[in-house]
Amino acid sequence: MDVSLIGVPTDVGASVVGCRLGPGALRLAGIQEALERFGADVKDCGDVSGPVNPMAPPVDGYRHLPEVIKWNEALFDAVYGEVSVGRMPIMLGGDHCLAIGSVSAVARYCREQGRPMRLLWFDAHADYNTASITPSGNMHGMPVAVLTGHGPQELVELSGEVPALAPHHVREIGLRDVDLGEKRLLHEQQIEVFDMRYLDEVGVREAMRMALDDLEPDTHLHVSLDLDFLDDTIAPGVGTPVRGGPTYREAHLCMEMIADTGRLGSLDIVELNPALDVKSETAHLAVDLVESLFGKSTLLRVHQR
Ligand code: HAR
Ligand code: MN
Ligand code: MN
Ligand code: MN
Repeated sequence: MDVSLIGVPTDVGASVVGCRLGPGALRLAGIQEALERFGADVKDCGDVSGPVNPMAPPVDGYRHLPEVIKWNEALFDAVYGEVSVGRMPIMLGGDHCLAIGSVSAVARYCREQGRPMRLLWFDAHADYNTASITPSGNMHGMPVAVLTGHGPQELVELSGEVPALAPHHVREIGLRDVDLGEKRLLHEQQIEVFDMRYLDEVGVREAMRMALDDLEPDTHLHVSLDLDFLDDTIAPGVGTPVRGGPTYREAHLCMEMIADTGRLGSLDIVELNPALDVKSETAHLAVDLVESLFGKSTLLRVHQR
């Protein structure tokens, strides 16, 4: 497995600043060494660069739209360059608006290869706002809407086709803080949502089995892991923590089941805010989860069922 780490030190899409420090914290927590322990050949591409955070109010429903566009154009190029030579890009974020660039690049690559793609979005939030329904203007609350065709033209068209991804290729997991306008739009677009209530009712195992059903042999899985997906008691280092998320083991089970498919193709690790973290606990948890994604639990049991 050839992996490329791509740092994306931005918080132009976030409500709280600080996740621009995320890439350094993930490196310090040993992400490269962890991947190497699981047999990956790791190349650290360093950080993508982009404009500073102007800390400005929203304009026409968007905060920092020109800056969000610049960061995502730069990231698109970086990610496309790595996937198209057969490497697995891992984005070290950075706020979640960066998934517009990463997923658009992967979508373009998959389209060119004729390969199906599925986006697994782990998050407390739906990130399905648009300019007209956003309560904040913060663009980290919009990437899934943009990727499925709703948003500013420059971003919606980034992959070269609109939408970058059809709604039925998206699964959202762990949601528990969704705005009213987002709920309506998610419904209308028929996005498959496995919210916390659903996880409580059917269990994480069954929900993940459904999120991973009907994969083709060559499906490319893109995992977009917003660390606020995790319960706030185990992941304090995020800008918008929400109570009632998955436990440590539930989150690992999600990653382990993805590892079992053997189809992980790319990964975003986003919303880590080192300024709010406690003794790098959240950064280390992110690295632990990556270990599970790369098969830490496989071949451990003698008696497999
Ligand atoms: N839904 C809210 C908004 O759009 C909050 C979104 C917040 N944050 C994230 N995204 N961390 O996952 O403003
Ligand atoms: Mn979130
Ligand atoms: Mn399709
Ligand atoms: Mn998010």
